[in-house]
Amino acid sequence: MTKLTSKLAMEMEDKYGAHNYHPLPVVLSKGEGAFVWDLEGKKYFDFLSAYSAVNQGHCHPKIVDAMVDQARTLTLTSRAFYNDQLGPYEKFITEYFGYDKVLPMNTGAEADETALKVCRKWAYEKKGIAENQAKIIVCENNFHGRTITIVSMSTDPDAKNNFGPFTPGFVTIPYNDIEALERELEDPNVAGFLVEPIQGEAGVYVPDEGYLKKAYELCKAKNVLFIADEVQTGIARTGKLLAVEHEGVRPDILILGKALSGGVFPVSAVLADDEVMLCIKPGEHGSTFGGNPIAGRVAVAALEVVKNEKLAERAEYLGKIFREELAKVDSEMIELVRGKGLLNAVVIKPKNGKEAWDVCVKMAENGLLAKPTHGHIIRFAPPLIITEEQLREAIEIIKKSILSFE
Ligand code: IF1
Repeated sequence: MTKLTSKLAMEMEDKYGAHNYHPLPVVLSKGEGAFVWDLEGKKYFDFLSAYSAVNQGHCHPKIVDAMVDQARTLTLTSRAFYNDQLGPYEKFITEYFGYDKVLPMNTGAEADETALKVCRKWAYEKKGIAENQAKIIVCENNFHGRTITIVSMSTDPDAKNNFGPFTPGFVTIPYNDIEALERELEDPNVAGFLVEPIQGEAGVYVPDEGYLKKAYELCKAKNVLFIADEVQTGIARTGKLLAVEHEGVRPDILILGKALSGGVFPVSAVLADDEVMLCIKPGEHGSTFGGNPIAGRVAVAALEVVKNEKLAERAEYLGKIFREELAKVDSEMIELVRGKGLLNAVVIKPKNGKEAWDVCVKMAENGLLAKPTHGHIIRFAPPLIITEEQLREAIEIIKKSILSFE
C-alpha cells in the first residue's frame, strides 16, 4: 500500500466521494487540544473547532476514555429495551440545564426536526390549533440543518434550490426585528418561534441587546413556544453555558448538539418541561441511535469538562482579548469584528482581488485554520480550552496573514 499523502487523499475524496463540500486543501490526521496536524505533520491552530463541536478541544482524554470504556461494554441496544446508561444521563442533563425532560437524538438537524414535531404536537393537543394549521416563525438567514423540512425554512437559495417541494407551515421574518415578530404573533395559529441566539452560519450576527428577552416575552404573551437552537452557540461557546443566558431567557424548547459530545460522537438533545414534552407518546418519535449508551457516557463526560474547566468563563475572557486585538489591526481588509465569547467573525473587504478565501489560505500556510462563510466573512472559533498564550500567538498569525496583503 503506497503511503497516503495529502495530495493522494484529496484525489481519493474527489474520485470516490460526493462533491458536497469545497474544503480548504488541508488533510488532517491528528488532533489534540487547540491543535490539529496534517498528513505531512504540519501543525495548525484549529479556529473552526468543527463549527463549535470541539469546544472541549480535540480528543479530550476524559471524553475519549468514557467513549472507549463504554464501547468495550455495550454500544447500542435500540430503545426497544432499557439500558443502564440512559436514565443516569437523562437525570444528569435535565438537572444540568434545568428542564423536566430530555428527548435524546444524534445530529443537530435531527434535534431541530424533533423540536418542530414537539412544538406542532403541543400546538394541536394543548394550544388547540386546528389540525395542520400550526405555523412556526423562523428568521431570514437561519441555519438549522440540511433536511428537507429544515431547508424549507431556509432563505438561502444554495440550501434549498431544486430540493422542493417544501414543507409548509413556516413564516419568515427578519432576524433582530421585534416589530416583525410582534406582527406575525397576531396570528392565532402560530405555535412556535425558532431562533438562533446568534446566527452562526449567516456570519455571527449578534442581535441587539434585549432582542431575545423581548422576543421571549412577546411569545409568552401569545402562548407561543420560544424555541432556541443552541446547537452552535450553546455549551459555553459564547461566554455563558447557553447564549440565551446573556439575556436571562429560558427557552420553552432547547436544542443542543455538536459540543454536547465534545466532537467525539454525534449526540444531540431536545429539552423541555413536562407540559410540552409529554405531548409525545410512546411510538410517536425516536431514532435507532438516539439515547445510546455511548452517547450518554460521552455527553456526561463532555458536560463535566465544561464545568470543571470553566469553559464559559474562559470563552468570555479570551473572546474579549480576541476582539480587542483584532480591532487594533490597521488593515483596510478588516471591515468589522463581531461576536460573543469565542464565537467571532471578521468581515473582510476584498483588496487587490484578494478576499476571505485568500486570507484563509494564507493563514493555513502560517499555521492556523479557519474558513469563510458567505464569501466575505471569516468565522474564528477556537476550542475553548485554548490558553491565553496560545490565543495571542494565534492572533499574531491572523494579523500577519491579513497584513501580508497590504
Ligand atoms: C454543514 C453551517 C455552521 C447549526 C445550527 C443546527 C445545525 C447546525 C445552529 C445542524 C449545523 C454545521 C453543519 C455543517 C457546517 C456547520 C454550519 F455552516 F453549515 F451552517 F456551524 F454554521 N443548528 N451547523 O449550526 O446540526 O445536523 O450538522 O449536526 O452542514 O456543513 P448537524
